[in-house]
Amino acid sequence: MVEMTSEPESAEILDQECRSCGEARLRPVLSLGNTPLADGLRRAEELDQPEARYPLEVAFCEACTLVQILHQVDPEELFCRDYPYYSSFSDQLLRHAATNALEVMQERQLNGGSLVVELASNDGYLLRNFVEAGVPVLGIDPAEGPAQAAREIGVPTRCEFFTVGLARKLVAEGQRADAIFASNVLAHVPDLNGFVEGIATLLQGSGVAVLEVPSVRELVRHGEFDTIYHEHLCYFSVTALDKLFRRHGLFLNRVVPLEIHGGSLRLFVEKRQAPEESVRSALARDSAEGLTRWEYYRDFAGRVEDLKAGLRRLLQDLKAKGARIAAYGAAAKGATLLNYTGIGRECLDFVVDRNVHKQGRFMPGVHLPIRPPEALMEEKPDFVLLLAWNFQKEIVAQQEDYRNAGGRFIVPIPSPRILGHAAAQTP
Ligand code: JHZ
Repeated sequence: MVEMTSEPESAEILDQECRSCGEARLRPVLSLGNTPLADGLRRAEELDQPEARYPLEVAFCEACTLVQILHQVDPEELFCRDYPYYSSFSDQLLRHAATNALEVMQERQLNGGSLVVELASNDGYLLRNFVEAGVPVLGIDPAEGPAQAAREIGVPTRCEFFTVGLARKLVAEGQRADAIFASNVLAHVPDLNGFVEGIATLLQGSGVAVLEVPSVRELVRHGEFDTIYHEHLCYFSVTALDKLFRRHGLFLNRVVPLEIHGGSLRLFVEKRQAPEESVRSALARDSAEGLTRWEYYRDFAGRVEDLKAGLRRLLQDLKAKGARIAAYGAAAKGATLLNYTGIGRECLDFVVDRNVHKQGRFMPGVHLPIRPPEALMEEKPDFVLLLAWNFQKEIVAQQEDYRNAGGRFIVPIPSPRILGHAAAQTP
């Protein structure tokens, strides 16, 4: 592994190949040190056992412009056993998925004779909308818990990784998809090219693949460094995506910017080449703003260090005044934020989360206990650090009682700030 300082000064070329184009033209962007797995929530009996940490280093490919991390953790370790992420714990995400499903269903006139496949279908949060409309579906997800939850609500789900091999097997069984959905999974896939080739294999000639990925542009602009963790191997610009799809005979024909997850892109990909204006203008903007060049990312590491220092200062000042502080959201991004900033048990009392699969467990690395959201009204900490800042509106609205009781939220991203009192402001 090549040593990097946290703020890369030089334009050194790293001794590693790009996971998309295969060229050895990677340049360092940022190092977040050695961190534990972001979704590796600990059980009480594991707390005194050693916890694996892996380097979290980000680089930019000069050849195809893909931003990526350098160290890859075995996907079996990341996603199969005990994966605690269930999509259905956010009302906003459920609404978002329903709108996506219904729009595509209408536009593509999907019906009882169609097949809709979702890659990384999680607990069935999206496909359930097609099931309700009588459209045949197939979910594919390697995480046993969420896959079982999907089956329980009537979403047929194969519990395995999606690969080009699986795509060929499905085609041999006579299955071809009229629509393929894949939200927040492309960045998770070690064999990026195999995955996209799998989409090309499984998709009908006239079909559409609808993917969602967090946008690297928004990540950099808003300092969302905490969305960097080992599950996310890639951080996409439209330019990098366009090149990736073309390599497999697929074409990016529409791009829709979304607010979800701190800024994402919805991509409509087909076998015919018919780019809409949204694609042309997104590509032109990538190049005009410089996302296609390493220099764009040059000061990111310094900005992340400033953010860390600012957040630590804010929390230490509050602690020095005797404040009690908790956190909201046992999110994967919360694990990156806490471990990178070194904010742990000396500062925070506990974390709350609605996901019952996370409650009773402990945040990776910092070992803060995870409790149900009701703990906020029971303990009434003075402040709550909002680790799931991407759901600020939804969470702050739910916590009206806590805020009316004088509790205040601290939002860490894009820069640390304390939200006003309930009566004084709307978030
Ligand atoms: P959330 C996830 O990352 C998982 P995470 C994954 N790694 C990915 O790629 C990105 O999304 C895009 C809880 N919550 O979804 C639920 C409440 O308790 O932002 C979650 O544990 N109450 C696949 O884990 C956490 O907060 C609520 O009202 O960083 C949010 O985690 C709401 C709305 C959420 O992402």
